[in-house]
Amino acid sequence: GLQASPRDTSKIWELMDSYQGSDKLALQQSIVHHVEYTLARTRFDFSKFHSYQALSHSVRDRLIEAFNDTNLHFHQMDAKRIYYLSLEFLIGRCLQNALINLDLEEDYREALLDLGYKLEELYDEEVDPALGNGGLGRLAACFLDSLATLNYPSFGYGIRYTYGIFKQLIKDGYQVESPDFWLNNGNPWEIERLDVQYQIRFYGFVKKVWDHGVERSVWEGGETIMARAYDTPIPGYNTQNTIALRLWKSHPASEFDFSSFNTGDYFKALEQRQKAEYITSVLYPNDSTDAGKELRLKQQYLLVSASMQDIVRRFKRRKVLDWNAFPSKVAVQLNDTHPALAIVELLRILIDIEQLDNMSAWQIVTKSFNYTNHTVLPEALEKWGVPLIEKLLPRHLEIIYLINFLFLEKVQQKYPNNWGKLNSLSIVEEEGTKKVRMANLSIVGSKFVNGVAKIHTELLKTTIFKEFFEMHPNKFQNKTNGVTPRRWVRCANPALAALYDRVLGSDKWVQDMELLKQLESNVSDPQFVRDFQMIKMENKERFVHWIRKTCQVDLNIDSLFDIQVKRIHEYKRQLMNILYVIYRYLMIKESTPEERKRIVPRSVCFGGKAAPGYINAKRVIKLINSVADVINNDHQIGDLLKVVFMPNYNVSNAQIIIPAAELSQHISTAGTEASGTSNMKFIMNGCLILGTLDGANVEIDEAVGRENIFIFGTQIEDVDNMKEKMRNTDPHEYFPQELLKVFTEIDNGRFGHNEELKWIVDSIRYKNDNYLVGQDFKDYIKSQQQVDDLYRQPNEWAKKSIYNAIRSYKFSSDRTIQEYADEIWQLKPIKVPEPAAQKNER
Ligand code: 73E
Repeated sequence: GLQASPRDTSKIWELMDSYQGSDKLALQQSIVHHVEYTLARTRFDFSKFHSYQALSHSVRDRLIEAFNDTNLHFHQMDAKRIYYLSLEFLIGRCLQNALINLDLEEDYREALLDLGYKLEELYDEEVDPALGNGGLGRLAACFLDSLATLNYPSFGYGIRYTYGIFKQLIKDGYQVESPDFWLNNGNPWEIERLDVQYQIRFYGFVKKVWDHGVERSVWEGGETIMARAYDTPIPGYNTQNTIALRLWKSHPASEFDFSSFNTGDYFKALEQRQKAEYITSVLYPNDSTDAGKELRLKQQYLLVSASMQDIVRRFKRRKVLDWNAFPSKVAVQLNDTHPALAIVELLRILIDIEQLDNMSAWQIVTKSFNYTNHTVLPEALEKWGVPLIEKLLPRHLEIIYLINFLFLEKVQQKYPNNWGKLNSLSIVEEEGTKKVRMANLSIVGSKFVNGVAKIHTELLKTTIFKEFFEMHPNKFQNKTNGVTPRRWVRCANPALAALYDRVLGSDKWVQDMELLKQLESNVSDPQFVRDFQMIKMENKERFVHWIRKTCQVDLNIDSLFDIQVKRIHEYKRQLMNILYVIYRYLMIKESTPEERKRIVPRSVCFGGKAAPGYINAKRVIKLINSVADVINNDHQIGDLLKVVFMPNYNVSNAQIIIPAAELSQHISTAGTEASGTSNMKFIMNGCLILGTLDGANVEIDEAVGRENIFIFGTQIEDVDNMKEKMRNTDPHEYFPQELLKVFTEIDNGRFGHNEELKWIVDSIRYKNDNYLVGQDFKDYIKSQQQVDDLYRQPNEWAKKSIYNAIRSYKFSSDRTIQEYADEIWQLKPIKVPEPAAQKNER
């Protein structure tokens, strides 16, 4: 028979060394290749969706080349890597982003036109991977884009939920949730790693054994399942560097549980195995609230355990095993406390499996972890009951007590017999059922802790983490959030990007947003201003078209496009916005013909999901839709006012909505929104903000100048006094006349005789107006008038919008990631050689 020659690796490498071509014919051949071989379609049988699939596979091949080069190079360089652990990654569609970052959009567009396809139409065939709720998950996605673009060796670790955030439908004005089975038609952007799987244990017991005179803990029994890796390559812009987003999916363990098979209950045994798959099946749809469910804790532990095993395995592949070198090779960033058990899991691996002593292990851990806090809202601060942790993760509970013991000893040294301090700093809350405070665990286990905007970090230091800050002032840092200009300008607003390219003479600004500073002088060039206005008009047209298709509402293109898109939450005050819309409606109704001529036409657009169990948030959606129904069908109003609720706000809609906005609202009660990130996307697209001095608005105000932003409302230092005043004042005196009038109209059934509309108003009127809608309403009206006044001067409006765009550079996530790398991770970029230079290295 035939005999194989001795394995010739150099021959294999030589064959692998060639790259896919990017000339027109090569691209066309690769698309057609995938139609035939990957999709197994015949020439008579392929739709637009199939073309999208073939195109994606063609792009995927090119991504994988860069991805493999990157992984090999980082390994050869023995690079320090940063690992971003997050329960959410809201990456959005991949195709256009990949084409832009690989600089292949134009080439593919031409290749496709020749075949009779429009690239933009194929973009719309892609489902939106929506593995996140809102800002926290989208931030993680922006960070990955910047990490790749800035050539930082890094990984994102998360969960591959079978169902992402629910799809929001509006039926009869109410939110209805429908499951998002995003994998229905496959996912060309992921690489299933059958060889990367880790065992994850739940429940069981801890056995103590003596080993050469030391007591060791062995966690045994319970249930084990497997976590399997799926990698999504994340390409950097204008670089070969392509990093991994590694998502874990739960599977049954490969061994059969013979004991249950032996009992003869075959179906019972299979059922047990199916339960394993359930763990990663659904994303919890709560934003800024802690669900506190056992399944959620299982998800958190699965992510943490698989990721830490993977990180330790990669570390152990180095030539010599020196555990003290761990912090110089590994930095872990915790995206809020959701993955905080990683601290405990690494300790468990180091102590129980690698057999390090407790103190050495603790030193290593506390030099490797960092924690980002995203909220001060008490309902979002995670606490897990001790009995639950004891049942699910018995060894972890022991380790948490060990950490707490070591930490409280330090507290006792610094503040002898100060029970108040011990109480508030302790990782374990003793009142009632004992609970583990995940924020305290995260702070104690981390080298650095950061907030996500200046005002938020100050609030952390003076309120919820005050005691920690006093004990370890140098642990606390601020890292103001940012967003990626690749997706939010280059992809979402190609016309604005083209204007920048032309005026600046290159596309370098996409990687270096500070270059936009050079455009300051162009604001006095009337042609530049007209170009900007034209682009805004084009984006408004695209939006009008989309609204007509999705909401069956015709917007007046000349009206002021006023947009509030974000999760629905009382603290974000969508209620105040819609109450003002009612006020405005009443004003229009009462106006004389003379006055009507001066009214600025507005289109007020809302978008955002409510957590399925959040009744007040859902009622706000119903109120918005009820008001929209009345106003949009009132012939007296015509084009002067339109209200739309855009269903299912998500990343791909945002890419249409944001570039079309002229005014966007970020109106949370001061001290409640940690940062906000859509505010940054809006200004980057040349939009004015109507907002409070909260979160990143404070820094946006500084960056664009007070003359280019509408600021109103109670400031943070007055919030407590105003709440006190609210509680001590009779509702009829507390609420301004303008608002009482609106309440009356709702009471009278002007927007439908629906009890729920009354209840939502009652929630502030007769309960507590905790978010100060009544207090801020008058000032809000005043700012709205300033908005109208400015909109009557289109040129002034345009100039101020341009200032917002070109002064937004601070809010690029590249700046944010640069700061994390320099001040938290001590991480140096490593640029992967470009293809031509690569060949000899292997
Ligand atoms: O202000 C935003 C911030 O811009 C904040 O509310 C959000 O994080 C954004 C990014 O920093 C946030 N999400 C959550 N907490 N803060 C959260 C909490 C629990 C579950 C899911 C998300």
